[in-house]
Amino acid sequence: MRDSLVERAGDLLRGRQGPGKPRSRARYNPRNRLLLVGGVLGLCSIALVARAFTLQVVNSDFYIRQGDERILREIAIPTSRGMITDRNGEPLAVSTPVESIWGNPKELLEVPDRVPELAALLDVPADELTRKLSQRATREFMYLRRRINPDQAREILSHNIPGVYSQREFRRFYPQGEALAHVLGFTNVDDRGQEGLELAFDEWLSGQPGSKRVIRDSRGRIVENVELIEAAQPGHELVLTLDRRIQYLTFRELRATLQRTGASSGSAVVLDVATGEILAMANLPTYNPNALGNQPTDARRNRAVTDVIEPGSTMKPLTVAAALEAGVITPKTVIDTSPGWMPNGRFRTSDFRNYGVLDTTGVITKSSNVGVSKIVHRMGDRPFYDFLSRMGYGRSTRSGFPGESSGVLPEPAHWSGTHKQTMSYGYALSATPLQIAVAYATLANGGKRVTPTFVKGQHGKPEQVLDPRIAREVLQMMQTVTEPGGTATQAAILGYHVAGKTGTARKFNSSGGYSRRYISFFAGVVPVDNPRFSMVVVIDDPDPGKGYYGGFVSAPMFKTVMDGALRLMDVPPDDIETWLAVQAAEESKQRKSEGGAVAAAGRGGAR
Ligand code: 59J
Repeated sequence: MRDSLVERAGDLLRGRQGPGKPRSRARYNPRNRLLLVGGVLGLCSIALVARAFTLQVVNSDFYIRQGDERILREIAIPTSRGMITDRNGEPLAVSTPVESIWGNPKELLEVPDRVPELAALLDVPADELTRKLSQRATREFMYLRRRINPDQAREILSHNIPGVYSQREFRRFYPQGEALAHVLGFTNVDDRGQEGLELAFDEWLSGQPGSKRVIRDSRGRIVENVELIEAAQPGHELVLTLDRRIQYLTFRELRATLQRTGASSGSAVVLDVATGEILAMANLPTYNPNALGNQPTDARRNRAVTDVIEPGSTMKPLTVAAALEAGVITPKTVIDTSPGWMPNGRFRTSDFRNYGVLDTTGVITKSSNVGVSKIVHRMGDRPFYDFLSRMGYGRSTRSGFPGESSGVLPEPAHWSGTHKQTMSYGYALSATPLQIAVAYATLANGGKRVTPTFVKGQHGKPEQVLDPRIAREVLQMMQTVTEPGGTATQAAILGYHVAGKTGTARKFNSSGGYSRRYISFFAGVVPVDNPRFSMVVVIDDPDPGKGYYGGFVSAPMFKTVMDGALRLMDVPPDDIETWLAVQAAEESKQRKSEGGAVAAAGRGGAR
């Protein structure tokens, strides 16, 4: 079209006729034509010079600015945060696309009659919106609504209100909700990790937004993609060691346990003993990561990793292992715990009742405070301290979880005369539930201490810290705890040997004494013959009126969760005899009742 205009002008100047156009005049004067052409050209020149003057001199700043701002722009290409999955690829945290509506206050204030319409679309009072726009009158950007679903955004944009735009963003969604909130943590409105694994692996998960040059029209709409400057790089996927099913089971049973016992909080951890992989980690109270409000920080803590507690009687198998290593006892050593108490400095170490003479195994079976106290007296301070340190007490497990606590293991130099005795049954030192789970995994793993990990494929090489023979001996002693006569018969699982230890610890209160409030433990491993899992259950402050012993509060939860995990992971039973015996007994019982029913039916028929 431009070309043909130029041609036409050329034709005119050369005195040719445009195609198909009749001559306007029959006759013409060549001099007049020259004057006319010269005049037109002169006027055009003057107009061009004037225009050039206004463009280049008078209004130059305005046009330079407008040219840069309006036409060619470099804009960010948003990208999504990497997905977090469980060990089987099940999604645990996913980023879904959302739209954020933003406005240009300058432009919007030019169309005040559209503001009430916009306010209605945004569901905010019109006067409030007007006030906010006026406050930002000199700016060109403000968010109007962030992270709404794309349909809603389209609806708002369809009203074509000048100065209203949208921008793609991503929003994190957690399919497991409150069951996994503490481990995953959450991201802020800009999709950066704030707590938990979202924080620890923020760099890995975050993508690199790209950039491109575009041409926009005066309304801010992109009319042309000019060039890609840098492609957006989506974040990396993070595959965890957690098993979604075991996690959910753990969380569900923890909630049920708190309900049943009236406890105020609790934690549970399940480890793979060979690798240290964390299969499940649950805490209560919890929060909904998909609807963050101002939950108390109390609900946000991953207690299993950040909170320290006195481990109470869960220490006893470790004290026995230390003494076996020091060579001061054997599994057959006999200890007289009569009369059920002994002095501990100005205080007393007491047993639940007088257990009389016990062998080493019996000390574990009955959980005798006096028994382990007498055992630890045969050992030096240093070997006892070194052993506990090697088992991971007083040092971080290096799980990589943000805010992990190291617990407290006082150095022998700071021990009073009673420290060693008090520590032998789990007081005057403190540990996280995860540390206890690692120590039990070490006993289960032939004395090799694992580094617990949340990320699949990241586990290090376990370190041999205890003679495998001693680890096995202690495990065998711990098996008696779940057998008839032990403190945790409710932890027994049909078809599998379970080794474990109960604990009921009075809570130290701030006024400086041990209160009548309790923490109830069960820590155990299964199956004993070829251990796969280590699990710790910590229930804080059960209602004493409902029962507070570890064997009553925590052991049943261990049983239910481990029973499920063994089946989910296809772990072969190591106690087939008991299984078959129970099956046979049930069948014969059923036969008898069926026989009875047949007999009864027979009698009924005869009547
Ligand atoms: C206990 C303690 C507190 C700290 C005592 C529990 C001491 C102690 C000072 C009295 C309840 C209670 C350093 S008992 O865990 O012995 O699990 O089935 O809290 O002993 O000296 O009313 N556990 N628990 N002790 N302190 N200091 C037993 C035992 C244990 C059981 C039952 C009942 C305590 C068999 C605990 C369980 O093995």
